Amino acid sequence: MNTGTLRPGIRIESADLRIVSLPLLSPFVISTGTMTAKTFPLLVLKGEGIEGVAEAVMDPQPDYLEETIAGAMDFLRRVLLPQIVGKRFSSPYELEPILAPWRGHRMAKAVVEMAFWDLWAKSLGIPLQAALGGTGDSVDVGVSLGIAPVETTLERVAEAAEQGYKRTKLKIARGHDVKIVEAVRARFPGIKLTVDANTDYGLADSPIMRALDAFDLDYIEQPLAYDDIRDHAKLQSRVRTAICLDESIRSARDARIALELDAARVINIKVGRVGGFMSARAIHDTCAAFDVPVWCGGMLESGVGRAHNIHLATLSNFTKPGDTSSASRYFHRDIINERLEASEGKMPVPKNGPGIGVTLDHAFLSTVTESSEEILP
Ligand code: OSB
Ligand code: MG
Repeated sequence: MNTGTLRPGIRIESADLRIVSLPLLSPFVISTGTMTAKTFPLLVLKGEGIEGVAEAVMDPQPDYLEETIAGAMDFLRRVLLPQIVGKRFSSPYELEPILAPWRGHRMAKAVVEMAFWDLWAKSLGIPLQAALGGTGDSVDVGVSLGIAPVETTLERVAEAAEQGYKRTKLKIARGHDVKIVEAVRARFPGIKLTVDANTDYGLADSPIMRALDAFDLDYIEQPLAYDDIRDHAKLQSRVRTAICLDESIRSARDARIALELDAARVINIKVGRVGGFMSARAIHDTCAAFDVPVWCGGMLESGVGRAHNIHLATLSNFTKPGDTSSASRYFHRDIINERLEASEGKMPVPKNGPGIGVTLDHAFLSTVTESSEEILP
């Protein structure tokens, strides 16, 4: 018989909500625009003397998906955080009735849910990975290379290959596709190679997609519209290469529909995009039921988001290399004390303490904090 003390749950005493901005070492160019800095909401939930932390993945402008930082900050400070601060929760599952009724805003919901998962795992004294049901001490990772001239791209691919990254993803866009892939494949015949169009194409571009079949790509990521699944099914029937969906998959229902329609044969899971770990796990499990592999995407996160992603990627159906490469590829200095660096394509699971296993570098954080507010009961 379990005679342990009853856990009364964790009372969330306050929330610290900031905007943080880190300059990127080099601009990151994708089909929808160029990023020169990583600006993001950072949330710290405090309770029982413990802190749970997470970062949100929406951009300042609605260029990847619909959410914006300004919209999310309003929803967080006015609606979501007042609904949880001052209340007691025994597990992240108890957040669902609060989060589920609100339409959309998955990235805003995710940051609250993720911070609470960290807080909960810390209260139990276990790594986030264990709370989620993952195993292993490292995850396989590759690099995501922004759009650049052929010579620059070839240099970046060579560097990633030398460092032992397990996969190279090239961003493509109309007018910057077959030629760049052809050049990379010619120089690096053996590497695992993929492309990501970030929605730049239409069904009428099927011949371009079919031309990519010649280069033994592991998959073509999100060629068509961010809100489409059906046309991806048409496209998948016209190409041999697997389609991978990113932007189009927001929920386990989206995943089920996409897999039933054969609109994708691989799915990119970003916990921040899909509303949190409960949703990410439901997508992961749905894909496993369809025997479809998943991998963990990224949004150029700081060490906080990177740590969450790594713990998630230890679940069993994350069988393809993820995008969580070394933080030093993106930033001169990170907001955490630990260095998240991959070696030979393996990113160690951070375990400097329970939960996400990384700690905030408060002194540096304060120098890159643009605004800060406290939400109290
Ligand atoms: O589509 O995966 C994407 C970055 C910003 C917006 C969208 C995407 C990306 C990446 C970068 O590919 C992945 C990373 O290195 O974090
Ligand atoms: Mg993508």
